[in-house]
Amino acid sequence: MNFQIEEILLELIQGDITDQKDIEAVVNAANAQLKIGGGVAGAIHRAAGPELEKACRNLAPINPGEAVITEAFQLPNQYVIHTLGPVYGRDKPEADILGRCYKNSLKLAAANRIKSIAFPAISTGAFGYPTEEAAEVSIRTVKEMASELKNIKIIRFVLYNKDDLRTFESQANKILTQ
Ligand code: AR6
Repeated sequence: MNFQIEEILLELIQGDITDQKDIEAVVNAANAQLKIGGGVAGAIHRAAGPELEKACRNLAPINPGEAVITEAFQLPNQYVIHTLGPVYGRDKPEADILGRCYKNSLKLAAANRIKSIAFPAISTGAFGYPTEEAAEVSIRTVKEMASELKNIKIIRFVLYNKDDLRTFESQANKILTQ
């Protein structure tokens, strides 16, 4: 499902974040040490190869809400933007921190003249953030940021399963069309 927010095309799809060949920057739901880990971080590091972890060494650790950028090595993209989401129930206020993950990733993309960026549903896996709440924060933040993002033409949310896609679609419908 697609939505237009000012000059930006927002796409919601079901898929794998490591398989976004037409996208310049993919976002990693990272851990503080920017190491391999599980979920998205594991998939991104495996697909990018060991050079990615080397490139991350000098940038770690990062705090919840922060974002850093590296090359993408063997991934079919130019850049990886690594952000650390909040652990639900521990890092508070959660919505504020999750919002900053998206804000800082988008700012970093804009500063690097990136035209297309793909996000996974940050914090909704190992970090336990309920998908519906996370979808609301994610879509609202993109909407709020849209006017500041001069170069970005495509923002894509890549949801791993059908239920998560439906949840993001229903939040986007509420927030962007009403
Ligand atoms: N492509 C797209 N989405 C995916 C993929 C994939 N290949 N794999 C999982 N997801 P998570 P977090 C979904 O756990 O909650 C790691 O171990 C998944 O279904 O990757 O921010 C790190 O090392 C879920 O909806 O990220 C950190 O320690 C969403 O992506 C910690 O987990 C995020 O799940 C970060 O936890």
